[in-house]
Amino acid sequence: MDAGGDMELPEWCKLLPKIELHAHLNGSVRDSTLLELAKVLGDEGVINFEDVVHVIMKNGRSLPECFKLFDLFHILTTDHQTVTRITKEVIEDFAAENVVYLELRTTPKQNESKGMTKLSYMKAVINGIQAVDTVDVAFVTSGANNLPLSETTPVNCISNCNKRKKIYVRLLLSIDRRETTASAMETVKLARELKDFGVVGLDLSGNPIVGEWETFLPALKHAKEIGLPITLHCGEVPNHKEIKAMIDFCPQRIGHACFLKEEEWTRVKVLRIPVEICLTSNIQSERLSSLSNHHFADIYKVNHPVALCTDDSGLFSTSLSNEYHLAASTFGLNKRDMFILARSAIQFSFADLEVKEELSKIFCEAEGTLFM
Ligand code: 6MZ
Repeated sequence: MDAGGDMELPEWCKLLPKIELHAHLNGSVRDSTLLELAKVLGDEGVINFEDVVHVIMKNGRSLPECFKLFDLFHILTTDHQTVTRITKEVIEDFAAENVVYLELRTTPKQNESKGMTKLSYMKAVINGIQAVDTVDVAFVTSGANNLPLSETTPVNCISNCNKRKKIYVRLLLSIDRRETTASAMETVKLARELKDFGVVGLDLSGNPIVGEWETFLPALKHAKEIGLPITLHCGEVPNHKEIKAMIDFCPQRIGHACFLKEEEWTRVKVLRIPVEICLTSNIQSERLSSLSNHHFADIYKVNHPVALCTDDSGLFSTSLSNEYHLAASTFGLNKRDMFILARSAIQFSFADLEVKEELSKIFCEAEGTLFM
């Protein structure tokens, strides 16, 4: 018998506990928040509100357009107070979709005019995690006494109690492909410094036609040496020299992998590198012409480690529940397949063993309800 009783599939996908491993903070901001922020900056004469509204509400964006939009988002969001606000809202939105573990990635930013350093940016993010009050947030900060974060609350486990839902939140620090070697190295050092504040790894992202792999390699090698897990945006464009170098580097995960050749897939499969798949993002940003050609089908079929993710839920107007529904309707997954797929992502997360065990328990408990 098909599981889940007579519940409609979209509703069931929402109820399914989910693990989000590839979500960019500034790409996950609510449209309503962006519009509100744009209105303020419009009134101050910093931007032209009408032009910005048009851009925010537009559907379907090519990859180059996405990166122009990120520059605009960063104008709207990059002061400490707003970074705190968007972090809080993004976590609440993921929790509302029944995401039980969120590995949120963001690029630490420096902005002299706002008195912002990479560290103060991250403090604002951490304050946002602590500010969540509509759900219960589990966020590790053990042994944080000697860290330069005096304005945040260094406790063992921040848990805003009395809430219906619980979400584990961990952070990845992103290196933007526009950065220099020194700046990338600074981000790696910051990630190490913030290990006790929920930072569990690093990401390399940004416009894939900008920057050279060699620029980031020293910082990424250093991250590897100090035991920080790494995920790379790999193969968002057909740059095969770079794709090869990235696979040779053997990261803990890769994201997108849209333009891998047969022999590159063979290596990824032999090395069992988990792949973060972002279906809506890949279609909307015109990486692939149709979902029916998506590489998810092939890697799923051969049981390669894979996780469905949103990438930029705000930018692409999607949710993780929607990504599961899309996978089910496109590739013929049934509810049991989706449950197994969602649960398997626990192993590819950068969380510690204790958290992974807690997440397994959550899936175990949910199974009864989902398959009545
Ligand atoms: C590559 C992406 C991306 O870090 O400011 N980012 N990088 N490919 C993508 N596919 C569409 N989507 C987002 O979040 C926004 C930043 O994440 C990266 C870009 O560097 C973008 O500026 P944060 O929170």
